[in-house]
Amino acid sequence: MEIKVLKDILGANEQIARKNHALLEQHGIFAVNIMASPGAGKTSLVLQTIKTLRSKLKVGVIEGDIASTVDAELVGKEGVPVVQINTGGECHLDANMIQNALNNLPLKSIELLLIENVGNLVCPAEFNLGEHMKALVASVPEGDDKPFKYPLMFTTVDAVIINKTDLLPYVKFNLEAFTKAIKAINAKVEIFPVSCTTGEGVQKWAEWLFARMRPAAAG
Ligand SMILES: Nc1nc2c(ncn2[C@@H]2O[C@H](COP(=O)(O)OP(=O)(O)OP(=O)(O)O)[C@@H](O)[C@H]2O)c(=O)[nH]1
Ligand SMILES: [Mg+2]
Repeated sequence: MEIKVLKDILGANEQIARKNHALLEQHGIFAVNIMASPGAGKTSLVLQTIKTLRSKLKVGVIEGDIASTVDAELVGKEGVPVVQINTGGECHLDANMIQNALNNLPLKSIELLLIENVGNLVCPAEFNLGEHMKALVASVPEGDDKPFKYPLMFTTVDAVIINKTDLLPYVKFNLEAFTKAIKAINAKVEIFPVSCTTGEGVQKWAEWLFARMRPAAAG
């Protein structure tokens, strides 16, 4: 019985996700679902991506957290449209929450929509939001064993951003082995080592994202 309920929930989510996708397409918006464990650097990557791409694109943001408006306030300081979703305990964003957020954003003024999911390496991977791309921020201090422990997350995403590379000299983390482990379960994934603190590697990620959005313009 419980399995049937879960199936219904995911089915309903998928239907709303399709509607979200259609709405985004109608407005020419490319949406990226950014997932990670708490503190990996999702907001830092959102901020760096805004700074890097804002001269080329109109960016909007949806912030997902269990509680607070801390991240939305930070993003708001960049002068881009932002909506905060408080899930009130849910460990992930779902398509219904995104539908509500889209109703509260100036869609005509957005070309790239960055969606920061709730900090969690499990649940967010199971819920489509209607996005065009899924990205995972995996940070060096979390350890290089995560692809083995959270395989669904690593196989679901189009890109893995390895953040906090400035900490590599201080933390036991084998970048080569980590990359190999990810590629073994997701051959098509793109991997970007970055430091959101120093800015190293961010340009490469942003250029790739822009090329995914605008293949013709990126040349
Ligand atoms: N050393 C270092 N610290 C970083 C880097 N990126 C982010 N941080 C720090 O890591 C902490 C968490 O960063 P956030 O961007 O808030 O992480 P988050 O994933 O959005 O966190 P939640 O929204 O709470 O799940 C902050 O203290 C950041 O300053 C980095 O590249 N290097
Ligand atoms: Mg955050």
